Amino acid sequence: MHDRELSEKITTVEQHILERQRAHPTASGNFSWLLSGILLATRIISANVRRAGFMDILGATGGENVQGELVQKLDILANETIKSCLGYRGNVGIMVSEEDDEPRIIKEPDEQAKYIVLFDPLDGSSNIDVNVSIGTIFSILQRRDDLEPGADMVMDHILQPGFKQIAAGYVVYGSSTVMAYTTGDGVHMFTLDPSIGAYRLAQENVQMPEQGKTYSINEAYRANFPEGIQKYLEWIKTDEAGGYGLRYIGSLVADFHRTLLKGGVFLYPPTTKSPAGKLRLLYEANPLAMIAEQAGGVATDGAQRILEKVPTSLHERTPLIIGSKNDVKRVASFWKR
Ligand code: AHM
Ligand code: MG
Repeated sequence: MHDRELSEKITTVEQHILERQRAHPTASGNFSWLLSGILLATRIISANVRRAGFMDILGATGGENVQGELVQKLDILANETIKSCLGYRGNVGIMVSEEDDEPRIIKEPDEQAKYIVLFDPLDGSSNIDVNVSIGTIFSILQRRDDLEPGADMVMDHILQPGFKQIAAGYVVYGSSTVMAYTTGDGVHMFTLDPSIGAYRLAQENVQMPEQGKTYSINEAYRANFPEGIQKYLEWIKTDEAGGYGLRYIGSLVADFHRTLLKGGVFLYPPTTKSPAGKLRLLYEANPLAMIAEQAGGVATDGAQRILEKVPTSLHERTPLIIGSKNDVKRVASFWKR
């Protein structure tokens, strides 16, 4: 091993959380224990995503079925992995997954079980069988302490607006496995080093550029978008716009990751088929909106800030326009709900 490698400073995510906790003495060790549970799950999911290709190659029957099964297997596996890694953490009271109809209550409310974890275990999973980036998205809330007797003790704890999140993050299983998280104190990014099985600090205080050169939307639905969005899509190709490129992966987490680093805008507007949009408020829009805002970006549903939306149901959908400040502002100049 070279001297340079020996002396290289490695900051793991656990160290990073502890260091930042020292700077904020009110933060609790309980919380880092919870976050480490989520990160353990994502390391297991990452390993399984990497192995999925072997399963595909070994699958004797081939064709659609095996591919479909594989996708489903990984979806379920990711969901179960997160639930089992968090189920024993003691401080998690409720888990809510995009894959499950109902929330899972682990413990009755008490001082210890104060956290609610909401997650999309494998976002963009239709991309697994074509070896395209997928990811996990998570959001963390605390149980409310202001509920009156008679309140729905589960749903009222869960259905809080996004600005109440105490943390949010995502992991992209791409050409490498990258994780970004925020606790409301900037966005920090880590890369999974498979040789030591640890997330290593890649970038602290990530800032989204104020403007980018990329727009990201499924333009095939163009005729079904609101008129204002169609006008924006005409404008973006003009000389006045100045040469935007289009990038659309079809995995929100991967499209968002690019937008965070390079700037630009991601749009999933309402369509005639899905008038409320397709993406889920609790597991997708809220956590990514918190990260975007913490990095200097913006997230809106065309009428209001995503983080101010008060959810009314678990699997509620929302239109989502998210990205660089100037780019989201530009979309708003064409379209308002
Ligand atoms: P899913 O929850 O069924 O996986 O759908 C979510 C995904 C997002 O990752 C992505 O942004 C979007 O669906 C793509 O949808 P479309 O194929 O309509 O463009
Ligand atoms: Mg998803």
